[in-house]
Amino acid sequence: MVKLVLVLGDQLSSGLSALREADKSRDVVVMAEVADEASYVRHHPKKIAFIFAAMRKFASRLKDEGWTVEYTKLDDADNSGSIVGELIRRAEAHGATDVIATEPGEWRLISLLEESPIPVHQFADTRFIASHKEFEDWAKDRKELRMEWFYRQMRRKTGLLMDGDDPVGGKWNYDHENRKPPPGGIDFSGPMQFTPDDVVEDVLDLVERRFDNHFGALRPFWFATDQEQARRQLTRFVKHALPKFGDYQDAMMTGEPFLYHSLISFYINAGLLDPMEVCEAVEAAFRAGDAPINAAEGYIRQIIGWREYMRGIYFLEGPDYTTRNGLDHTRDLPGFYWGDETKMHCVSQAVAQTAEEAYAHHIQRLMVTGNFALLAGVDPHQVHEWYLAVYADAYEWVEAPNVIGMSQFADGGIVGSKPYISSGAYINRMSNYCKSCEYKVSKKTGEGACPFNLLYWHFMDRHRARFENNPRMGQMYRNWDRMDDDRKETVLKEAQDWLSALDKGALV
Ligand code: FAD
Ligand code: DLZ
Ligand code: SF4
Repeated sequence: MVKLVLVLGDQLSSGLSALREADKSRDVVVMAEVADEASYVRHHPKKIAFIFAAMRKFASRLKDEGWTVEYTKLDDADNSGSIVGELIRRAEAHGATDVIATEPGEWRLISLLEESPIPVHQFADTRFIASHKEFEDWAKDRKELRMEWFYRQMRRKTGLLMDGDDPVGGKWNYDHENRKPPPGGIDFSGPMQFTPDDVVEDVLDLVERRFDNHFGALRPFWFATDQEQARRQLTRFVKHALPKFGDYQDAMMTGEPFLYHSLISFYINAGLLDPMEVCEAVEAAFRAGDAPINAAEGYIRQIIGWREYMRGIYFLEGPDYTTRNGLDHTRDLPGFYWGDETKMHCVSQAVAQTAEEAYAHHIQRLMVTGNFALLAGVDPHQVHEWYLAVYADAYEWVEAPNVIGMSQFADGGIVGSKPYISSGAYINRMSNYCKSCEYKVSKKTGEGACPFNLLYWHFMDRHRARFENNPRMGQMYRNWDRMDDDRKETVLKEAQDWLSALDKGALV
């Protein structure tokens, strides 16, 4: 009996479990551009265009490989608008009674498939290094789920950067070498940019017509949209940027959106690149003497450590994870996250490049936009929806633990043992943003004081009961307590005034 094989927009991998379970000579692959997936948040136009273009090319590739593919374009007259709707429609047309799928990366879609009137058999997504069971076994009975211990297990499992049972170079982690401030200039011109071909142009026209009211610039569109192009970007990164990736991993610079980052999260998350192929390319560069250990180890840790760990947390914690609000934050997300003007140069840089590229690198996401939202007490669900919408690499399994967990501490401390907050001093140390800012990073209070300086103490003060016994925050509370009472009062009052101005929509 013919079966349908569902391939979602972030499952564009030829080794996908659903394809492996299917019979090419009998079964029918279903791929669909649908309004429901394109609008559960207001995705950045570049993200939608990337996914649709990559889906269309992957469908062509499957056809070339001999698969029967039923592909629905967003504008097709009989498009039902949802994944399950498309499965029902195609099942009727082909007389299929059930569907083979690879488990989606989001609880919402997993439940929709479970509740589908046509039975859907969901197979594990084997494109990850750790299975759900492996992560659950690792997490069981641990008091703290520290990424570092999980990462070492993944190093042993994959054999990456191992000399027998020992880590290459004798150390598991070279992170302390990876915190250099921004360099004087960047000698890497960024990711490989691809000129849109006819398939991409058709998609760009569609997205322009249908999503012109979504935040962000559609053009110029330069993303890779198939495996071969994504591999070219990986090769370029390994050759030209990897050697300095570690050194400047945390640096931020005005007008430099990419620095030495790899820009492959879009591709790896959509399935165009395999995490092991990426890590093997990086390890090969290290073994050949073309990249130092701090770069190679730092990079591989992001993929087999953080990426896998975040996925593990998302599936371990369950469907309510995105609604958690451990610090009871309720402020609305300020308009400057959607492009309204702000005097904070760091925030305006991070948001402007997000609008332009659907990309910001990790420290911009964590220590600028994330840090600000946390200090200002923004409702974490609104923060989550923003990140899920604006980044082209954002799918809930990876975005939510980064935002709800790592960035907003809304999970109560599962991902992080302390909140990622900082005053302006950190941003000043790791960037050249403050030089171009209307605020003065050196000013703690008074006219022009950097809001991060004020809000930092406001956060510490309002969450004292929760954090004062946290061993990693005790020193900061001691610093606060050493300030005289008048000064403390001034800081808190100015912070409160600043937040009131923000709430009133003033230019801040
Ligand atoms: P590089 O800096 O070159 O890093 C290499 C790769 O490591 C990335 O491509 C990515 O696959 C992986 N990686 C690095 N850090 C993480 C991490 N914390 N979690 C998972 N993978 C990681 N990453 C996403 O893929 N999707 C998201 O929606 C997402 N949202 C984030 C939200 C916040 C608040 C924060 C702090 C981080 C988020 N990240 C997310 C992680 C990280 O910022 C991006 O993976 C990275 O910026 C992608 O750019 P790159 O490919 O140039 O990465
Ligand atoms: C993100 C996305 C978008 C914008 N559109 C589609 C689509 O039209 N069809 C599709 O199959 N997938 C799309 N996706 C990706 C899904 O939302 C993704 O598979 C789930 O969020 C699970 O990760
Ligand atoms: Fe950001 Fe403050 Fe520096 Fe301005 S002075 S760029 S607000 S950290």
